[in-house]
Amino acid sequence: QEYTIIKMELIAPFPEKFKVLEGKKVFLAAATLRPETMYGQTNAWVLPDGKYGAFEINDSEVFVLAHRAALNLAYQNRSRVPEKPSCLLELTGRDLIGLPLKSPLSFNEVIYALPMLSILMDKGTGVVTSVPSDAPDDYMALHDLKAKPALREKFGVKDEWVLPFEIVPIIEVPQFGNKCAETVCLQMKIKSQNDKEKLVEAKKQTYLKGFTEGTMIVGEFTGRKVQEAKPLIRNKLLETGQAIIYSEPEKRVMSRSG
Ligand code: ZZB
Repeated sequence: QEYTIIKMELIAPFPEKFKVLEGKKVFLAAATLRPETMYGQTNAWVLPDGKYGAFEINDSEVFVLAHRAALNLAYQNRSRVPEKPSCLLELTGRDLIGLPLKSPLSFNEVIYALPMLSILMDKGTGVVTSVPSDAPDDYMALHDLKAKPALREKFGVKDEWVLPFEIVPIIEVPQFGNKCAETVCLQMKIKSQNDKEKLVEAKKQTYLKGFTEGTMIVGEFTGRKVQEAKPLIRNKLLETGQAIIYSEPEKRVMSRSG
């Protein structure tokens, strides 16, 4: 699987726990398959109990991500020490909640890291960027946080990290409109981010429709099909140093014949 890692920059001044990183450029490293949706980011997602680390990618840049992803990156020439992850600071998802971030292409100039309970630590980087207009999981998780003060309280999430963030329409999809994820979640009567089976189905539908029939309605490639815009936007992000390529080694298949 080839992901694009989006470099979501931690805005200074850093909180106490992150002071050892001062002077470096620090990024939450979010793995995405949909770089063309970055205009619509409203927050980042982390797993509260997930183990993360702050790793030196080169002499000046630090990525916050899962240890396994740091190891993979080290073998892809993305570590200060060749083939060896260099961890400056051990972190948990809880340490990341509430960090203010500046993310490439996002219309929201400052967004925050928030808790999502379905984040997988053995997929991508364990950090996900949230696009509730086009990703059903993101739509439901943000909806839950907005609707449930008790959930915000449980994870120490301040109102101002969540409540001001509206869905940003970025892609028009025939029959689904410009808030594709919301449309599908409402149609399927999905109740919360814990409605796992329905969300898998919703994701499938949205991916397919968005990719094959979607048209960009914002940004440099307004009016272009998503299929055309995707590689163009991805290349821009890569060329301008706002993103890097991340290849995820295939999961080992547990069969002798395979
Ligand atoms: C932004 C985005 C915008 C995404 C969208 C999707 C959609 P797949 O097909 O299952 O591999 N993701 C990445 N890493 C994780 C993780 N560790 N745990 C949970 N979710 C993760 O899906 C890849 C997508 O899953 C990635 O692309 C990321 O969310 C999320 F409009 O990034 B995406 C219809 C989906 N739309």
